[in-house]
Amino acid sequence: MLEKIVIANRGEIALRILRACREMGIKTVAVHSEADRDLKHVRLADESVCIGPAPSTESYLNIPAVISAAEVTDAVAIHPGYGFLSENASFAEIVEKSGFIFIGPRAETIEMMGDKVSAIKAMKEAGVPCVPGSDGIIDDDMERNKRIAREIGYPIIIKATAGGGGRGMRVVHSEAALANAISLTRNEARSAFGNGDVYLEKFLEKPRHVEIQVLADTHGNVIHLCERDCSTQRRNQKVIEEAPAPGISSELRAEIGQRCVEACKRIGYRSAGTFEFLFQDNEFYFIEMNTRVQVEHPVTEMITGVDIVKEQLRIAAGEKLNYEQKDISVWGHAVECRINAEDPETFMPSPGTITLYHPPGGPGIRMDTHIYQGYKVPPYYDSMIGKLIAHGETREAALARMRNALSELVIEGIKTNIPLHMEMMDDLAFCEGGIDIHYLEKKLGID
Ligand code: MV4
Repeated sequence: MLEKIVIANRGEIALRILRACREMGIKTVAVHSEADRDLKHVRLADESVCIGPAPSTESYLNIPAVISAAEVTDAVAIHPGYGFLSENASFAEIVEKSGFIFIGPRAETIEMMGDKVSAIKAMKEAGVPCVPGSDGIIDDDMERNKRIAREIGYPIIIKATAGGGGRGMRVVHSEAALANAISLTRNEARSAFGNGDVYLEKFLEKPRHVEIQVLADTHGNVIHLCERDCSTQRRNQKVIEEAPAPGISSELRAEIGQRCVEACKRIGYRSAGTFEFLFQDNEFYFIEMNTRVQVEHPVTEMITGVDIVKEQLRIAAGEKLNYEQKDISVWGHAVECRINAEDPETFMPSPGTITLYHPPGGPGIRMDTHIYQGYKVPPYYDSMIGKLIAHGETREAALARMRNALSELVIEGIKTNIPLHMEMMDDLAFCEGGIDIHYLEKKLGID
């Protein structure tokens, strides 16, 4: 097994990774910014290294500082968590060229998935269903572009190949608006990503966001861990996730899961990964692949019993997956509420000191968080301070446990979005299951 690893992240995911390491007898090095000395995992880690000032560009995104921390502590591997350097192909390459193991896919895979057009091309060739579209980037020949858009059928969406996660996209409803929209999206993409390449897709108007979790080892073994429904979102930030997705048959699940597994085998995928799909009228359409462990991985862990972070560590150590596909089954249903330090009305971040904290408990309840009474939420980073996960035999049972847990959860001193979650747990359409990606924004009143 790995002897010692650097945890190149902060907050709840750093603590989650640390806990997996401790279970497995792996020593840990916490790297943190000057603003993060009081993080819970920094206290629990075997060693810690301050890698720079509060702004993440000077600390958590500072590649030489992270590599140096691994060098001075004699670590053998680096776990990037999510966000920060987790999907930075050049970081993965530097990690491996410096003689460390990157706990994630190969750098070439990250690079391929970072370019949305090359990701779609690879997936289409591997038999994964994709959104009807331009089959690659488009040029400036507007007669050709109009023809492609007409063939796809309006409305269409223009996407930047270097975009993703909701950045660099524009919907077009008519041919009259096409040329202008293409040049606007191109220019925005050029200044945001340094790459003005764009492609076209059919715009799906009322899809759900359903994603498939996969695990692949270095011996050619690949499994899928079913799907998650992450349709409850606001401004491309997920708010509530659940597994399995309501209303998906076990046959369809097995079919799409198998296609993702085949695709992973074809491209030599390694580690944990997620295939993001739009799901509409009972059909899956691939849009992007995430090459990291995701925020919402716990709902999958709850229904399958698989510890995704431990599997990542085992895979990085060159071991075989602990499971074959036939060992994976779904038990019950799990829901996750992302707890943010923000004003529930304005959604503005609400940093500050947590003066009182009472976590919820009881059967089927899991709280992944680094907060504690007296902890000061810094203003420099993402406002997510934890995740509350409820598991039950049925979706209704999981929601009942979530309602209870939310009512037990006390966080004082800062504002949080707990009231929003309480409201959603009593929302009729949400409780029914299967709401689309626009539901929450419509409920809140489009801003
Ligand atoms: C789309 C779409 C509709 N049709 N593509 C936004 C984030 C990025 N991952 C892809 N996104 C979308 N792509 C087609 N062809 C609608 C979205 C979209 C969305 C997708 C998932 C979750 C939330 C979303 C919010 C707005 C738009």
